[in-house]
Amino acid sequence: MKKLSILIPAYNEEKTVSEVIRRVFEADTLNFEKEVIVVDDGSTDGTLSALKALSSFPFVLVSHQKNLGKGAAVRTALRASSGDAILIQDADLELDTNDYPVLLRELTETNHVVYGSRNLLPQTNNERYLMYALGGKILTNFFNILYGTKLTDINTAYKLFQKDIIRADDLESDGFEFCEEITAKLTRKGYRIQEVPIHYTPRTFIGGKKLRAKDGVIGLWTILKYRNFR
Ligand SMILES: Nc1nc2c(ncn2[C@@H]2O[C@H](COP(=O)(O)OP(=O)(O)O)[C@@H](O)[C@H]2O)c(=O)[nH]1
Ligand SMILES: [Mg+2]
Repeated sequence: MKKLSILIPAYNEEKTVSEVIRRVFEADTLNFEKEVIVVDDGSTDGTLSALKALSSFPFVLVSHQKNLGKGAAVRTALRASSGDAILIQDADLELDTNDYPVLLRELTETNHVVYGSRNLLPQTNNERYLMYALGGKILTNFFNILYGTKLTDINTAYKLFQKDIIRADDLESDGFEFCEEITAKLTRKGYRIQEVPIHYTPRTFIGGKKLRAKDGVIGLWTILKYRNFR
């Protein structure tokens, strides 16, 4: 049986992290055995105590002493993982673990990388901020122009890939620009990223959303930075 490592970076997610973990353990991962790794990224709210209270679930918990960013948290989780396939799962409830089978089915000998795209389904419950939708489109289109791809959502959290195609030491971004970096490097290494439609229920800033305009600018710079990566 193959193993799927589900990596959960969590920063100040006391409201949602327990429910996310419950759903992750309930989720259908087809014929994959689950390994769940949660990284508390130096949270200052009750995230760590919420995680410690979840002892009935067999996940691995790694803690950063201070907040380092999503990219750094994913790298830490990657180092602790041993699965044949890797899936990133945010610690909020914006994406739907019911989409795991669709993602996993697409991961085959020929598809080494699968992204869940938030832009391929007519999304209901769309109080999605216009600026986000626009920002995401700009980043993805800019990426497509420079890398010759036809992607629709490079900033999605649901990134699924075979273990050996990229390692923690191959990555250096600490923040949200992790998305642009990994997409750029995988593309430059010659992997074609296969997208599948996923469901998306965006949260608001009050609901805990942390991404800001500055992250968009860093994203653009990151796309430029790796365009000649070999
Ligand atoms: N914002 C932020 N998120 C982090 C950090 N470290 C880990 N994360 C996690 O990365 C994921 C993405 O963050 P989120 O605010 O949902 O981003 P957004 O939904 O794209 O606006 C969540 O699971 C966060 O808990 C960090 O330093 N800052
Ligand atoms: Mg999110």
